[in-house]
Amino acid sequence: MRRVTLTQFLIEQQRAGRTTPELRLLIEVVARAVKAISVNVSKGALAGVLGEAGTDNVQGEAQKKLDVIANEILLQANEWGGHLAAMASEEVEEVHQIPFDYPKGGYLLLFDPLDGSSNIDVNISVGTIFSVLRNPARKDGGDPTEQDFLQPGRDQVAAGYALYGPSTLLILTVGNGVHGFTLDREMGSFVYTHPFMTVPPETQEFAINASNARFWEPPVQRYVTELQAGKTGPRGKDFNMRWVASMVADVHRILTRGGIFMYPLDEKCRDKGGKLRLMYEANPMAMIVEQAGGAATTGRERIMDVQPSKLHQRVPVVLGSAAEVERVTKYHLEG
Ligand code: P6P
Repeated sequence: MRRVTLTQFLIEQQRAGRTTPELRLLIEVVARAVKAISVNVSKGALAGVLGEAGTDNVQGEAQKKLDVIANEILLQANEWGGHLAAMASEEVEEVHQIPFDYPKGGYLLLFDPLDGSSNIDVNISVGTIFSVLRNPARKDGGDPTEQDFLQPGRDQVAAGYALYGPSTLLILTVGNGVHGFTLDREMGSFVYTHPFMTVPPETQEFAINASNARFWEPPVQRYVTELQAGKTGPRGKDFNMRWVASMVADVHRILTRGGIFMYPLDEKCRDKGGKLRLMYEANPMAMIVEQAGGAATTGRERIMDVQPSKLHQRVPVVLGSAAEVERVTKYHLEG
């Protein structure tokens, strides 16, 4: 079978009018950065990249060395490309402006450079999540501000993630379905291996951190208790549970064989608005899951309709097989 690379795929999308040349080149730069992150992640202890960096990120969380490395790789790779007006990263408080001596473009790039990094030191899959927005045409032509990033997820022009697992995958949507690419380390290029990924509407698998059960709201308690009751309960079938604690790994499993992923509002994270970040975790994953025929809500509203108020704001997340997400959302709306 003819091997199609990411470059060829993107050129074909451009010829079909689904991406602009600038967006195509932006995605190519992100893919190159992801390859460099993959090299660092796979070296592990051999490169002295495990363990804590000794610094905290904007969320007040201790950074792993690889968090910092991945963030630097993405910032440096994308600064000079000429496709971006600015960037935002989970690891950086402020909007990252493009250095004055580099050309600017019409897009905003947001990313979580290394999601699930607490798994790095135990050699469990981690990932990179990214989202692309258009830069609002500013009358004063000035540098983009935080306000320019605060667009609802439905305005994303592209979203994707890299999964650093047994193989390194790049999963991407530009609004025409979800497509997966596997890194061929010998060629150094991403090969098109997963065309039009879709989330099965039904499932037997759910993903939630069950240690938080006593903090959940009643609708989540009701939903999970019904799943745990299996054949003997109202669902009439048994369910399985998985929790990798790497959103990218859990979402990829759901894209591959169905399931529902929940990080709902609970008493522990209520005052922060949730655990996961809207702009560079929930929104890109919501675009991917919806493009694959699934659904993504906060439990009460579609994630991609949430009007952001802060760059690093958090939201509750319920996403995956449409029938299950609709059930959980219905339970929330029933109160
Ligand atoms: P917990 C990783 O830190 C992350 O942001 C997601 O990737 C993951 O789904 C979640 O947090 C894990 O949270 O509370 O189970 O450690």
